[in-house]
Amino acid sequence: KDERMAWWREAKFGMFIHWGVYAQFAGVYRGEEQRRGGAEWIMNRSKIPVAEYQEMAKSFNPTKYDADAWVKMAKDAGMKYLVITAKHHDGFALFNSKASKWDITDATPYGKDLLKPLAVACKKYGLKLGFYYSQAQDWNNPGGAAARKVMSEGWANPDSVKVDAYTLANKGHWDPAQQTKTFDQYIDEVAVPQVKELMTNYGDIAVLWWDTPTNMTDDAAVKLQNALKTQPYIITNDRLKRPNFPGDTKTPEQKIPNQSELDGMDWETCMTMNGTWGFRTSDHKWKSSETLIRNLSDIASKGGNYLLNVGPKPDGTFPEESVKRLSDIGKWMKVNSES
Ligand code: FUL
Repeated sequence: KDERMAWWREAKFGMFIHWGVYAQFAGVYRGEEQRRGGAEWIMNRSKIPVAEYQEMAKSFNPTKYDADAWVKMAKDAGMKYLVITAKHHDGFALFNSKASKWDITDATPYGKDLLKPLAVACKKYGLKLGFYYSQAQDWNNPGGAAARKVMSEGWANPDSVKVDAYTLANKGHWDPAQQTKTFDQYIDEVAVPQVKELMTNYGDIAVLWWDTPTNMTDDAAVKLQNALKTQPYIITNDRLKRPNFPGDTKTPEQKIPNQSELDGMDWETCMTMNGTWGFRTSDHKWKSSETLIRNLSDIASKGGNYLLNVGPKPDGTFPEESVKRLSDIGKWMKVNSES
């Protein structure tokens, strides 16, 4: 494990990227602002029917997407790796998948794999490439799970979200179209094949970032873990299934642990620059560059990694506020690095 973890322990700083069809909504559904939760949760929070959500993909056309420019910005900011949402909870695959038509090549006019050019650029600039994959929650591919509540609001507070009777009776689902298959079928026909695609079509993959183990079984977790076999050096986090699948790294979210809390463990704080993971027009709560730099030093001094998020716009560019902050951090890194 030590050998496998060596680069990651040195890395300190990485870029998280949350991108998908939700960027199109940008936090607004039928003229109404989404209430609470990151903008990437809009389908769930606003209970958008499958057909309607998928309709939005028909205008997802990120013609300004420039993977080279993205990776260069990460590199210039001093980041050593990058983790992108290959598939978030909405189930939309940013890659060409044979296991589902709910992907960039079949469902959008853009029609080209978004991860291929990113893999090329990462190789060019010497950054490690990681994939976030929502293994359990999938609100579009039939059989996928749907959490009833927003994780960040705490599962402990069931009253924090009101759900309609249908949703309540159907384990968090709000559209019968999503329930024509079982969870096991979803795992076997979509999740496992897609993870295998990700592990074979993009060269060396450094990280698999699982998320929200809603309804996960040990059985499914074993299958997913086995799907990583072709990447023997891959590092995984602790979100595949709790508690039996601890993975390699702890994942404090939006917070920096105390020195003693995670001592002796490998941990990575993931954090947004404003208040949302996915792009949201109305979110202007940007942390200052100074705050982000302080966070980075704080985390690095405690032995952790900082995975700092960018939520690209639907046209494929980074929000200007993110560009500015990355550039500020880069300047600070240059002045303060030894090499
Ligand atoms: C959470 C997810 O539900 C959020 O949407 C985001 O991806 C964050 C990093 O993990 O639990």
